[in-house]
Amino acid sequence: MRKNIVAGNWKMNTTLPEGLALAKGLDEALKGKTPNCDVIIGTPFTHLASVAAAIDTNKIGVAAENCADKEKGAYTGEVSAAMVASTGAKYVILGHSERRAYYHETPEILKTKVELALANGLTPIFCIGEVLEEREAGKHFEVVDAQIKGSLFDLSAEDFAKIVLAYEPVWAIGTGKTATSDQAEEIHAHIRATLAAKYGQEIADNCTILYGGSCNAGNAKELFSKPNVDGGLIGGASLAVDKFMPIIEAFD
Ligand code: 3PY
Repeated sequence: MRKNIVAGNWKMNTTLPEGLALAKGLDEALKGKTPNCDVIIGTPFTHLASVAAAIDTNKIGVAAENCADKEKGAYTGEVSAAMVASTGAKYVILGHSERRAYYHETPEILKTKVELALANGLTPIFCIGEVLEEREAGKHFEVVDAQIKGSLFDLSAEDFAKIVLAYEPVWAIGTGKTATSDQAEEIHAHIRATLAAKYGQEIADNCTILYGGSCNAGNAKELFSKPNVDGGLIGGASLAVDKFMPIIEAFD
């Protein structure tokens, strides 16, 4: 049976002291509680080791927001999957639309990142999603299929089974617009069918598919009530404990 997950994506927010306070605040808020979902926080690279050391990582998983597409060596400023794994992080967010748009990450680059993440024991949270023009042109199904096929479909079934997907319509990121729960369900069901056609129904049924894009305390319950929406990748609302906790608690 697949897992429900609520994962925060802090993006390029918080200094180290601010990030540590946020992580510790969440750890405190979860004390004595057993949420009906796995909880993950995606933090800047600079925070990973300190955050992982400061919280109960059995309760809150730690994710990097990126990793390099090279194993190691003379790549000034890059952070490898092995380095991420050595901090205590267990996850890495890959293919976020901001990385695709601003840092020109192609399906081929992302394929390499996914492979390096898996080789280093990290679980990729792999983001896919269409821009507004693509949705308006009715191309959203083919866009997400191409993103999945281009970066993930050379994986063995065993490796694919380790992937978490996050569908994030780009028009809903940082815009305050959210896909309706019916729009989310429609495309999540489509994604699951695409996975089933390649890897079989069991692997497709076991794949966690998160919704991302202006998911917040006000809409999480409705989105998560849909059978193919297995949780959320949360941007702005993961930056405050009192905004993030109600999203975690939306799984009751
Ligand atoms: C958002 O909610 O805006 C996100 O981009 C989450 O990754």
